[in-house]
Amino acid sequence: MSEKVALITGVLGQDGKHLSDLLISKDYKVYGMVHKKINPNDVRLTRLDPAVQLVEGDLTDTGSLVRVIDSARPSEIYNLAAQSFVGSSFSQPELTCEVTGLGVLRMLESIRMLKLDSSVKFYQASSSEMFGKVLEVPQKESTPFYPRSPYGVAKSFGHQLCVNYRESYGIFASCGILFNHEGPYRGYEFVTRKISRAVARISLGIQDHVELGNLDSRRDWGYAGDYVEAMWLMLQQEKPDDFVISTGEVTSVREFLQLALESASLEPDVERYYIFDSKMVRPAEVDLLQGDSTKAYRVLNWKPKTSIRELVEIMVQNDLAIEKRSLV
Ligand code: NAP
Ligand code: G4F
Repeated sequence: MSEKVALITGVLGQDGKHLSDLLISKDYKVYGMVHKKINPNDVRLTRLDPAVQLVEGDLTDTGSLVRVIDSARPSEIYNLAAQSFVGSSFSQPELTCEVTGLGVLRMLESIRMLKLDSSVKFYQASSSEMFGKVLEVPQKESTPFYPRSPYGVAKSFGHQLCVNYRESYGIFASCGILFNHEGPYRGYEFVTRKISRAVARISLGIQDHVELGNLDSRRDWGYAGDYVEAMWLMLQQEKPDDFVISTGEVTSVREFLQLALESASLEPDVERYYIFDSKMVRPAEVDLLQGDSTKAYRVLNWKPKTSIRELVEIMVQNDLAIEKRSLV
């Protein structure tokens, strides 16, 4: 049997770490695309399995993508790279659309230029942020999009382009419409990691509060380790398709903070530990995201394994360990 070869763009991100570990455990040869010179001591690099072969390319540079794909000759491409922080998409909308939106076009065009249309399976990291000001609760594959940020608009563009290239050129392009997923490798700018780190530091006496914006927004938070399995399953199907990946459970930012305080054995008194930071309030907010993953269960036999309590526990205990190490 021929060797299974995967290319992951955005390999240094949260999902890149989980997915590369998963694929290596399944005996894939894994190429990981990075887009700038990385400090060799960068933890995002040192945490990667050494079997991941790094290749240099940027979603804003088509020539680099063609060279990366041509040299790796993957059977599966996972396009995880993006400017993925919704907050920054308001301050850097053009960059976000270039990378997160047009970057998808450049990937698909590179596949066509190399005449790999029928031999490569392509996964696109679509997002529940496309549902934005939701038109239906819960959201499923057929729910219309109403993006509320330049990031959501860029993701919607990338998503619809995949559908179009599938229908126009027969490219195997599947989109995972993933709802928020978190874990120990989550970036510190996202609210869950900001909370788990702050709570760990509060419990160790390093700081006494956390500054946050809107506590009322509600998200369907799952564990990233569970979600990358769904990405892989999508590319093992005979036909390309789109799937909502979610838990169906909804938790507010306030409740997440309460759970984190409990996990660190602190009093779950939000008002005592939280200070409002107006800079964190977005020009347009996504109030509620709640997914319906019935199709993923039916077709992929996928369902989440980790509860919100377990997720919070994983994140807080991980940050407690990191913060304790920083004290010695
Ligand atoms: P992440 O941690 O932000 O990782 C994104 C990666 O993309 C980073 O390594 C980043 O590198 C890289 N990147 C940024 N600009 C690039 C460019 N111009 N060319 C090549 N690489 C570039 O995101 P994640 O949480 O792992 O998410 C993976 C994907 O799923 C993203 O597309 C995200 O939008 C999408 N998604 C995430 C969630 C979620 O809840 N995590 C939900 C739905 C969809 P630098 O950091 O070095 O710039
Ligand atoms: O953690 P967040 O920044 O995640 P957001 O905006 O939901 O986006 C994440 O999930 C998307 C999937 O739906 C992904 F596509 C995207 O790439 C990213 O991974 O914010 C969550 C909520 C928001 O309502 C925000 O307004 O938390 C609220 N929030 C309140 N205070 C805060 C803060 N968010 C951040 N980042 N920082 C705060 O201090």
